[in-house]
Amino acid sequence: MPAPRIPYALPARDQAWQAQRGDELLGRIAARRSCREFSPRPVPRGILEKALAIAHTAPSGANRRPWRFVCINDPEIKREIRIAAEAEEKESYERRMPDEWLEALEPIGTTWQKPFLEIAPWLVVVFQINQEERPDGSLHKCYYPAESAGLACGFFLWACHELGLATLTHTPSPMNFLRDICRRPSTERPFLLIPVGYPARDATVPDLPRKPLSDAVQWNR
Ligand code: IYR
Repeated sequence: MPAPRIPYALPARDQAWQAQRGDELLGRIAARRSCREFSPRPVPRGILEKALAIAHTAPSGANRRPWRFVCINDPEIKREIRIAAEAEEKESYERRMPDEWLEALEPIGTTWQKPFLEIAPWLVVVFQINQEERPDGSLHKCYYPAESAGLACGFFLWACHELGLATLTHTPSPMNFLRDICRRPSTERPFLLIPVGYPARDATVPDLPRKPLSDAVQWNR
């Protein structure tokens, strides 16, 4: 059955307003960086909830919202995650990753050590939901779960940045251990681990240029 329809309109904006707002937004979002040096300063749960509510507005396949954000601030669980992630990462850096990959990461300066997993006040483990259980116990298929989860994560990263919070898109590999630690069922797949907090007082990030926009955009064919 098609859903009832409601009107959709956006506030009228003239071109001068759009250009100015565009510059303002670009100025703010261009300052976002992946952060690996966090302060232990706590972030209230209520603030994280705002960013989660924004993430939850992302578009999704068939409006199924196939994502789950598991938010962890318990020091014992963070420690468990750090230990498991570092064990996998050590194996990856020392044996699994080909030289070409290690060379690509050299400018970023990452290693198998992940102290931020214990220092950042929140670890947000994002799962893509491949199938969801209905109240009657039957399974509901989700559509484009990875694309949808990626969109929700994008909204979340943007929201955190706007709230003055630093994030990292961390993908310990392989990351199935996160399903066990977070006690999620096999119908959910770990998608991304996002530490959230404030940058450490002396935090630095690598001074890396972004590829020019013109390389990423084509106008017509
Ligand atoms: N997962 C590893 C390696 C890593 C991979 C990519 I692609 C990065 O952009 C950064 C790191 C790690 O987190 O160190």
